[in-house]
Amino acid sequence: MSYDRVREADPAVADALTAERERQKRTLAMIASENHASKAVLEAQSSELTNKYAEGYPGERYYAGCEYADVVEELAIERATELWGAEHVNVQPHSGTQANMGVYLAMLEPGDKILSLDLTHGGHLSHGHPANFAGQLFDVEQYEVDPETGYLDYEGLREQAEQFEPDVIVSGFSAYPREVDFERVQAAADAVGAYHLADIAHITGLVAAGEHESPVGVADFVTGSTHKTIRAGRGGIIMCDEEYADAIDSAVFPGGQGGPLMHNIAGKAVGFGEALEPEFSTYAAQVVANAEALGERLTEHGLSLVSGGTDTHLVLVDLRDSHPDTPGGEAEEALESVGVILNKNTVPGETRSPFNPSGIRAGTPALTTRGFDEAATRRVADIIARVIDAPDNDDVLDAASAEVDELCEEFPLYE
Ligand code: DSN
Repeated sequence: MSYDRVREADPAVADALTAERERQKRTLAMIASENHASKAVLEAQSSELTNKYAEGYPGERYYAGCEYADVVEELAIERATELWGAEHVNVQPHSGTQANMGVYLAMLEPGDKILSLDLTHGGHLSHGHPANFAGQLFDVEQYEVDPETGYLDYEGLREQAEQFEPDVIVSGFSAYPREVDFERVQAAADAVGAYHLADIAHITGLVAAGEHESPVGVADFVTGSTHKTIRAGRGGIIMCDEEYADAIDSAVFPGGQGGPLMHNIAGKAVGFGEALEPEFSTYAAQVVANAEALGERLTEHGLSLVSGGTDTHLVLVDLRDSHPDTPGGEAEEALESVGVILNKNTVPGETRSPFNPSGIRAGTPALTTRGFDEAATRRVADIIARVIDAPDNDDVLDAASAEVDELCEEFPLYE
């Protein structure tokens, strides 16, 4: 995609867009929630559907001229149904948070109770953090991972549910590296008559490819975002059984949103189509293999991983043991200076602030899209370890930066 017309109309924006493309090409994106969408997805997202209002659902819109919007939304729904197997799919949420909001608005009254994982243990703002609408509208109690193992404590969750008697239990996380046993969360929800919302934002692609157990058919509601491991257009999705279809659809529109972002829904349709191709399964398996290689190599370098490793696309490094004087923010900054882009992250039992916590989170979805295999990922782990060991050493930083350049050339992006 060229930015020629943007440049003619608005050079300042064109400069920023061009610089962002270059930034993505010459750095290694390891923020676990990010990926590189295909050019087809990018093109669909920038289509004329950006001009179209289409409140309502296919065949039942509030405006005229929606015949092609209908085609696109129906394709997105059909493909999502094939990918994840739910009875009902809503592809209109603008984001994963909006998807969660749709479920809460459909099933809860203000003041109802949510039981969800604490943010510092891997949860998400929209699961009930006090700074988020979910924390403000609902009565939220949070569970934690086992402090010794870093794994979810399903027995503890069940006991907490019996005491708190929530209306909904939220599973599915942003910084939990292990496979989630959705059946056991469901058992806890069943024991207290709560709904179970499984937010698979991070692992939508792994679930679609069979690399992670699916909560579809287990949890009452499954939400996700569509641009992370699934690599489609940006936004959210809700899946549920037919019995909840009307409640969910009304909660998304008109409950929480107006006109759907039809250009993004086109990007979702295209990306879901790509994920139905056999190559996507190979990709998803490689994402997990690369994360395992990353974790093993970081461990060989003496870094501590929360839970000791990973089953998914991400690792969470607790720097307190190996580098007590290097907070996550400092590590993030040093790594950014050499072109490795990951994020500082809180860890279970956090002792610092969320602005400069004790950990870093790193994921492999975007590197794998560039073609990285385990050997190349181990080279990145070596770079990360060397930089964290000597964040102020210019020689180390220069050498790391040169190696990132080499990797970016070896695994080009958007050629
Ligand atoms: N911002 C996403 C993440 O990084 O996990 C979640 O919304």
